[in-house]
Amino acid sequence: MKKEVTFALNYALNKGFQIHPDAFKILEDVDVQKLEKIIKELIKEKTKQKLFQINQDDLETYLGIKEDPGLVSEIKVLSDPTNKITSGEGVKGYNALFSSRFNKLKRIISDRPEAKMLKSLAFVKTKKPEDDVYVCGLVTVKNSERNITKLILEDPSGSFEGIIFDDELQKTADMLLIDQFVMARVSLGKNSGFIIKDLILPDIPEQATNKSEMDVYAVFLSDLHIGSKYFMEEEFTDFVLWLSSPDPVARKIRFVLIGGDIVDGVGIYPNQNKELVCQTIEEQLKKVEGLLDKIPKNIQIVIMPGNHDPGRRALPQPAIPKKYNSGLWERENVVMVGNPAMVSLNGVKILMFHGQSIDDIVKTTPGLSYDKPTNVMKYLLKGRHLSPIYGSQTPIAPEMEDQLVIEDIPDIFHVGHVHKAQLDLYKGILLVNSGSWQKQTPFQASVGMTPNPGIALMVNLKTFQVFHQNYNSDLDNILQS
Ligand code: D5M
Ligand code: FE
Ligand code: ZN
Repeated sequence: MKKEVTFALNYALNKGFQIHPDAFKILEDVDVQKLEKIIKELIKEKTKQKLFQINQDDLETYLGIKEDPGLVSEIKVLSDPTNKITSGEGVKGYNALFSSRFNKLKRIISDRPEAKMLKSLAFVKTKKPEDDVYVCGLVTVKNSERNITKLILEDPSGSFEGIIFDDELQKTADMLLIDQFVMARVSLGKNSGFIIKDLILPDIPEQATNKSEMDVYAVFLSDLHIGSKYFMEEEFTDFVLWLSSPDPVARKIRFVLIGGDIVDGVGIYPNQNKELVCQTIEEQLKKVEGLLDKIPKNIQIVIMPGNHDPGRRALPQPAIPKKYNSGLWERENVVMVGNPAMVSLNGVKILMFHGQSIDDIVKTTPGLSYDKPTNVMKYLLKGRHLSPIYGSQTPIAPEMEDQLVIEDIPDIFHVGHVHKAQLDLYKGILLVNSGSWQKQTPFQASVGMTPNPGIALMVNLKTFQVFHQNYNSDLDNILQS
């Protein structure tokens, strides 16, 4: 027995009190630093009532941990690629993908007033209009030379080349990603070339945020990397046990979202086996089950895959296939979804995306870096696409429909992958990068990537207030945002 619990027991006995065995169990879980205060206050209160037994009910009332039966939690999967995979073949497939991307984003941008003057690229090239007109397309070439920037856009009617002279607009163009959708205001120049006067991204309109009526919380996790020797098993176990503790926030948690890289996988990078403690996917996923089984059953767990998890690597990824671990699929409190997915938690819409595209974006975009993944997340929202760049490191499948376009606007955008826990807000959308539970790996150290692992971020879905539990003793100032 902990010495603080012995103290509490003796203190009660000396005052003529008995502690019921069920109450005792609760005392054993209470933070030891708070125990003395709790027992003294309870005894003072019960002495007034002339009742000399401390029972379970007294403690639960005092600690505010009575399970509230009225706390309703409802989860719905609003979109999930798992059963929507219809990859095309070769060039035909990519044409279908890009034409779906163009059409979806054109529909989105059509809500903007400028879109009333939108013309096709072929029209603008043949009719050579005298006044400014708007065109839109996917960026295929972006070139800066001798103080001018050249852009080539493509739409289903053809391609279009425009020149930018304005300094500020050149900086905006510099940020554009290849294969990204953009609308441009253009005019005919003196030598009958086109001049780009403005560049407009689809972006997010002002809108009201959906909130939960109930005071329930969701936890945002990702990048556990279970099976890696750098997985922080002890710290993660402590966090999972905290979910059953009397802490008033823990008592209201009803959802845990896991945004990919739940396991470290096998054969993901060269010589990975030297950094694994579990050498097979099955073993890694068994360990996942063991840890997640410690989570109270009144909490729904959503599991989405990342680039380390088994199954297809190309985006969109279906859920971790049953064949690797049917145990997870069979759990009543586990929901398996693909990457990306949109879930509704008590009416709050959460867009979950592992975040593979961040690697390609930070490499090519001035002003964006691994230190501020939430800035990259804002840029994805502005462009209304989760992974615009095709043909770089992030594999993208030639789906007939581009499922990476952000059509439905979320209330919370949940991303992982870069192992940096960080929060921000954009147009009323709460941005959560859920960090990791894997210590810095030798690879990350070699490229100067500094993760902040061991932080659990949680959000009150009624108020959108954010909380965190830090299990990383090395981190003092962790959540800069
Ligand atoms: O990725 C964690 C982060 O580390 C992510 O930003 C990619 C980067 N990373 C990890 N391994 C590599 C290699 N081999 N090349 C380039 N970048 C890498 P995670 O998905 O957890 O491995
Ligand atoms: Fe990861
Ligand atoms: Zn990852």
